Amino acid sequence: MVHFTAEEKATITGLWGKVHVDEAGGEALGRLLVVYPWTQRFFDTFGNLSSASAIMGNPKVKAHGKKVLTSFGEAVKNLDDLKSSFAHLSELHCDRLHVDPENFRLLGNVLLVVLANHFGKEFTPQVQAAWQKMVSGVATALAHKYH
Ligand code: HEG
Repeated sequence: MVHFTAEEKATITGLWGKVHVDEAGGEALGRLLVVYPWTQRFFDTFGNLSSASAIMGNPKVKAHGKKVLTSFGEAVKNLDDLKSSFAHLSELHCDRLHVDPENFRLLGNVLLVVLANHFGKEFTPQVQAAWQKMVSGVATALAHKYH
């Protein structure tokens, strides 16, 4: 399992404190659906996903993105034990939602793009490295209960 140094933890927590979870969550999920259109199949009850602007403006995408990113925020508080904190969600995504775990990696990378776009220069290589490790750790934890 990934291990985070005290410095990495401080970097991750510091940036997270400035993230607007409502907006960033919707933007990350929206971009996932635009950039990797096959991920739309999991959201066939979400209404209009017919174009990039429809997706980015879709209230259900925004609401679900917020839910996902809020849950991501729990990981920021549990960096030492990502596996346990995501055990239940891993089972849910596997057994009930049938989400291919590769999609967790895609979403993590899209989130990094959202953060880079928002924070600009502040998103230094060192910040990126810590966050890259974090999204990879979350994806591994979410895939852990797959069978
Ligand atoms: Mg998932 C539901 C978290 C990636 C598809 N996701 C949920 C829920 C949470 C969550 C907290 C609500 C669970 C509940 O109702 O009890 N998701 C979550 C995280 C990540 C993630 C932290 C991070 C990588 N999810 C993800 C991806 C897909 C997906 C990549 C598909 C491409 N999630 C998905 C679907 C639902 C949830 C289809 C059910 C949506 C609904 O019908 O309400």
